[in-house]
Amino acid sequence: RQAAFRTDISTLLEQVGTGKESLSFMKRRIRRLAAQWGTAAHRLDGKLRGRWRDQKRILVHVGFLTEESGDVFSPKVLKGGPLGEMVQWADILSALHVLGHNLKISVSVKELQGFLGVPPGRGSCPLTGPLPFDLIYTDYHGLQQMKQHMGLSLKKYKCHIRVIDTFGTEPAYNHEEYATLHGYRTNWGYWNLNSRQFMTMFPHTPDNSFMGFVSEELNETEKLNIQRNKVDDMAVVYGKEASMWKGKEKFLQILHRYMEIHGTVYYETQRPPEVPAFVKNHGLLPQQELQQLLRKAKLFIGFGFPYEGPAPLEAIANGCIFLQPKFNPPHSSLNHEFFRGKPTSREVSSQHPYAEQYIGRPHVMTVDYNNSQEFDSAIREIMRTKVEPYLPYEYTCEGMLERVHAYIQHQDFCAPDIPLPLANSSKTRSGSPSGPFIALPNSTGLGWSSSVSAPPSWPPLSALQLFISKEAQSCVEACHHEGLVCEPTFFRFINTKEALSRSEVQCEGVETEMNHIFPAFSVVRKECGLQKEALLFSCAGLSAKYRRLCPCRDFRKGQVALCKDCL
Ligand code: U2F
Repeated sequence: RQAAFRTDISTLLEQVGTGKESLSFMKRRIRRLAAQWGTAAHRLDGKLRGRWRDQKRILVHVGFLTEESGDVFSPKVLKGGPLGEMVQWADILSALHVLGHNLKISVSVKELQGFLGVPPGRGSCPLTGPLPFDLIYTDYHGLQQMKQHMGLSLKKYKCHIRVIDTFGTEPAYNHEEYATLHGYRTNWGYWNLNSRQFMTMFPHTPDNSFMGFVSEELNETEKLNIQRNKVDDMAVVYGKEASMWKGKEKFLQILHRYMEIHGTVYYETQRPPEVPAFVKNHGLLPQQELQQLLRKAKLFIGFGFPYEGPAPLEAIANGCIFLQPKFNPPHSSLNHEFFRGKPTSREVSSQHPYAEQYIGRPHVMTVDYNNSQEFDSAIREIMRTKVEPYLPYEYTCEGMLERVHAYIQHQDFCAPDIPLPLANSSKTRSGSPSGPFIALPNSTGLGWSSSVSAPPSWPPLSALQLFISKEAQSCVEACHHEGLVCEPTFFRFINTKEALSRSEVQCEGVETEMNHIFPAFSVVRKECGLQKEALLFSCAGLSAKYRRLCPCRDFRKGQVALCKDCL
């Protein structure tokens, strides 16, 4: 069936259910943004010009909100606990509904069993009939629950699953055998999914798909009004929980020399001791009231935690400048408690790397807070800088709809993969090819050679551009350096001896093995390596010994998830 855009959200609201603060928060958000989603739907509809869109049967199972997972989030919704995840789930539900798909929503194992057609309470039990869904959106908790209750069928149907995963999962951590052998095991498990089945909150590594969320949008009149009514000496501190303010007196003192400081810190009866008396604390505000506060404020200031939340985007969208600390050395799973055990090696260079790298000045200032002078002059600069409210396209409703639409229509992890060029483990000398070859699009023109026709691919193969990384450089960085992004889908097309032969190194030997750095070569040892396991193709991987072959592609302005020909 053809999916038709929906602008009425009443059926969605009914489906979300009641009885938890988290669900009420999500419903308020869905309601508040309904008009904005509606407008976006009209625009995307116009842009796609009636193109056929399959209506999918979709199950959304929000694992972290189930009682069975302990649901630690719901009781904290009104107490300063994390809301980022709920913001994102509310927006995912809105997007799927507005795109016109056939949705079922579950927030308990019982509902999950009901929708899947698994008899309740019988432990692990394979599905009796076929999977009644084309797609299942869930999270790590939900994945675990499905494993418990679907048993073997999970393996059979896992290509239909999408895992909403805030901070991302890199290929080396996702592959069971490899993670176990090479020290990439974490408590989150290793599910042997295609890494693009993990969908993140920000575009962290292109190994995962970027799902995102939305922020409030303003029309031109609202933008002008906001700019007119900005209070140049008004700051709002990022951090709704008192602990986020701990040890920050020094900065608050400096800031207080220049500005009136506002906070939205949750408290029960008394002002939390972490929040100095000169701060005007509003207590935790409903989202809408926070927006109003941000419209007046000139500065939104972060003190290092929470990492990578939605609030800075909301602040920037409401015309604030976001000031945040640079992390030097960067925070990562190797050196910081919060990231320890997360299935990623990503180095977090500031409180909000997306704001730093994708938005930047004048909207975002990332400075060394240990240097009081730098901190001081940043504040003064902010007070005299005029900025317009700004929201990257990918965080608008239209941007999110466009992206989710493209994923739903084009990403297919169930289709049989074309075989890798060298399927079996072999140590071969260069010049003695083994296994089928796929011609490499030549690295400049990138047309396919006339003898081999391009296999179907999304993103389309025409977007592929091959680059070689430096030693100790990942493909994320190598592509970024060229103004492009790494596209993991294309690894299999450059995992060939032919591609290696285009690099300046003369391979003395070519090994085919499981190695998340491969395809790559060592200049010193004149050794080349091809990848044996498709699940290990990784944009994020890097090694001091190797230069990597990197499949890069272009991207749409403001929509890094999609290449120019991807729609
Ligand atoms: C992030 O979680 P947080 O919930 O702490 O992220 P924030 O950026 O603080 O904001 C989430 C939402 O809270 C709202 C605000 C944001 O949309 O509008 N809010 C509010 O309603 N009232 C207020 O007074 C203040 C804010 C991240 F999203 C999670 O994934 C991480 O787990 C967490 C830890 O790094 O940080």
